[in-house]
Amino acid sequence: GESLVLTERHAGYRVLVLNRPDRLNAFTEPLHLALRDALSDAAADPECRALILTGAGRGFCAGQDLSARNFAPDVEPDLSRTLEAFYNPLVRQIRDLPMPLICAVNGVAAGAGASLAFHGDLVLAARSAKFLQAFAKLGLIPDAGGTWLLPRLAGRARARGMALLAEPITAEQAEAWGMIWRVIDDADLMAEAHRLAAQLAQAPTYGLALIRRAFDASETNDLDAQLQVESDLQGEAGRSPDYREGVAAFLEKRPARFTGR
Ligand code: T3D
Repeated sequence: GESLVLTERHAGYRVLVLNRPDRLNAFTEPLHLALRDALSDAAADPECRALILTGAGRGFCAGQDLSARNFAPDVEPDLSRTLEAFYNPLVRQIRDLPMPLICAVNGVAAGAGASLAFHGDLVLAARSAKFLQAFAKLGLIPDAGGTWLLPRLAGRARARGMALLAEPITAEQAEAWGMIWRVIDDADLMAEAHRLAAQLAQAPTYGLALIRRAFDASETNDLDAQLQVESDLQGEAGRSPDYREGVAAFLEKRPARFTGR
């Protein structure tokens, strides 16, 4: 059948499309494996300097496919296994990407699909999109990093409200709460995602990867530890060809031509 994750190659970036539209792109194991491959393929391509992740059809991602969760009475579900085998590696793979990830949330993002969306470096949401912490409707907890992301994105009170009540929040609410980069009119969503990806594809990609690493480290560091991280990573940044190019371009009053290294 057709691929569960479509990859579109553009100059300097790729678009990955979750492609189970009749199930709002809910995760099955084959979808996990297809996304894993698409991400590692993109990460290994030095020409790929930004990624867009979006969903086919009217949804972004409805989280775990629940039709695969209709367990027989004599079966004891082992959800730890799914997290350890699929969702946790996916989150770590996104964290370790050597380029920025733009999530273009074209429609509903529910459960682990909402967590996935919020892992983007830049999250754009169509005005009609919604974010739903569906887990509590099932007796589950936010996963795929949800319990880590939500308090950081929205603060304690709103994180608990969203997770415990499991009511959808609109794209505009998510923007007002600072959880996403921007709400975009539905018709303009992909054009804006492409505009940003094309811009990022001209950027000093290695430096951007170091920025991502520094911010990730800051989540658990105190100021002294983070100052050390900055000293280490800035040392690496300063040895990059793009740093020299950035300074040269500034001094020569011309646009920089970054190679991403
Ligand atoms: O290992 C583990 O299981 C642990 C991991 C857990 C991670 C999780 O993500 S748990 C959370 C799982 N997700 C959900 O609970 C969300 C379930 N879906 C919904 O609540 C609704 O579909 C939405 C609010 C997302 C969208 O509602 P709506 O009215 O716009 O669409 P719909 O009609 O409900 O969905 C369209 C179709 O997609 C429908 O099928 P049908 O009736 O046309 O044959 C629906 O059943 C299907 N679908 C939507 N989400 C899922 C799904 N099928 C399977 N699994 C889904 N998650």
